[in-house]
Amino acid sequence: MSKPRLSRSALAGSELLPARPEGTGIVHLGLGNFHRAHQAVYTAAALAQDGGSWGILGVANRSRAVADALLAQDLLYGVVEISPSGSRVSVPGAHTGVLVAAQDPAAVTAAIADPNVRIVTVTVTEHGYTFSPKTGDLNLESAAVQKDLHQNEAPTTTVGQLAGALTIRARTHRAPITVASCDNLLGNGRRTAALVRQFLEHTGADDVIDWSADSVTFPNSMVDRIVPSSSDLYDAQSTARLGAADGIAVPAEPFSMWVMEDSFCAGRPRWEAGGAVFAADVEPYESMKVRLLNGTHSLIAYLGALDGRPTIPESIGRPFVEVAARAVLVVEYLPTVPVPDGVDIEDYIAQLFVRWSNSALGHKTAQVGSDGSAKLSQRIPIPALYHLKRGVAPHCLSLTLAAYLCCVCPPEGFDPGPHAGSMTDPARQRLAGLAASAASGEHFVRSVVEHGDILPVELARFPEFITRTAELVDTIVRHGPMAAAVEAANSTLSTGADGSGTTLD
Ligand code: CS2
Repeated sequence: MSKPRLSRSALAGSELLPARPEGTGIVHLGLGNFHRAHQAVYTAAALAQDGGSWGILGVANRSRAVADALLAQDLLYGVVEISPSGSRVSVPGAHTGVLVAAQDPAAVTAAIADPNVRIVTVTVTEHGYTFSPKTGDLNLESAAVQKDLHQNEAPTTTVGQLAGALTIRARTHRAPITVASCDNLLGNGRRTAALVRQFLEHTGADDVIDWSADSVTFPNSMVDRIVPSSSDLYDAQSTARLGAADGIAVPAEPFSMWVMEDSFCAGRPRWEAGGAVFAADVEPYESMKVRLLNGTHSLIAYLGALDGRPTIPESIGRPFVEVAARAVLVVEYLPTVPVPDGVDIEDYIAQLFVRWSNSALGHKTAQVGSDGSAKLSQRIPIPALYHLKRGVAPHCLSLTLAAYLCCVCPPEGFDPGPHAGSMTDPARQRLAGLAASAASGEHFVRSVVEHGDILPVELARFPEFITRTAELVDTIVRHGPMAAAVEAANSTLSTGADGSGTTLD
């Protein structure tokens, strides 16, 4: 017998029925799986404890699909927490409405400008901030940014939407608001503030900049939870547990972490109820997470995809990938990370390998490998420059770049396989153009660093980094990812971050 569609009445009487949010204090930009298994869960925990007016208006960027499905399910969905020992389903229920930005961009600006809204949270991925990876500044070469700056229409970029809404607030009711970026950008709050400010400078809105100084805060935060894509399997698990048909269940690992600066100028939910941590200085948590987890994740994804592995657990299960992952993490990333107070770094690293190996999750190499052109600038350059300036070659960081290039801009005649083929990346065409005019592999890598708008140009000052990356591309093409990984990991391990040689135990 078919089950009723998930709704509040279908869950009536169940301990899984969440409290109903009473008001919309939060607008969230980016209604993807990560938000629905992270901030929404913390907000639901705060609502369950305190009640109150902190419901979330979720804004999907382009697609109506999730928005429509949420509307059809009373804005409810299951979060399926997956571990090798089984799964657990919960229903956050923190949303009060949905919008689709592509269909009604003016409604998004109006929603953020609403005086009752006190926080806007953002998960639009690294790519969604329209900054130039080369300079870190607002990307004035982006057509979407130019359109938002110069046309008198509702903005469509995230930075434009934030600036537009702040402009309305500053020039009407002047109620304060917090803009909380929850993406994997180093100094995500500080970066968002700078991008919004640059946008406002370009539009000559000095009055808005002056008002923002006292009435808008941009806390930095570190967010962490591995959240794969949805699938029928998770819908079926959620449906079976809820006794009601859930078409938009979100899978997630059991681990979850959210560390924020406590600078919410217009109040906030008690996210501590869901386990969130407030810290005076979040940047050490961010660099620990973005380098050790995300940076190593990229290497695992690219090597695995080139080796024909569909998932991260299958990739890290290959001994050569694990050795390269440990080498890049321990020797090349770790020395560049200030360990946050109270974190047991050995335990944190041990947990990372357990999390990556969670085979029940089915986290795809293609998912983690997508959008490398925006992700790698957060992960590779600072550690690479740290070592290069000390005269040490970071072989496994070169390997990460080499494996990325082989996946998204494969040299002629080289087939990177289906998993690399399904990685999406807005830079594919740009990279293909650079490859077509390159005289050699080394020339190609140099032009990627100098003109690819993926990494800071400063890296081009170190020819050994360029040469090593090109050599590793060549090794991948001629002998496969395993040969390249073994070669790079051996070089890294025998050199060591301080030039003294290192062993992994
Ligand atoms: C991953 C992240 O796709 C990626 O680039 O490294 O999405 C990662 O799973 C999350 O940041 C974990 O918190």
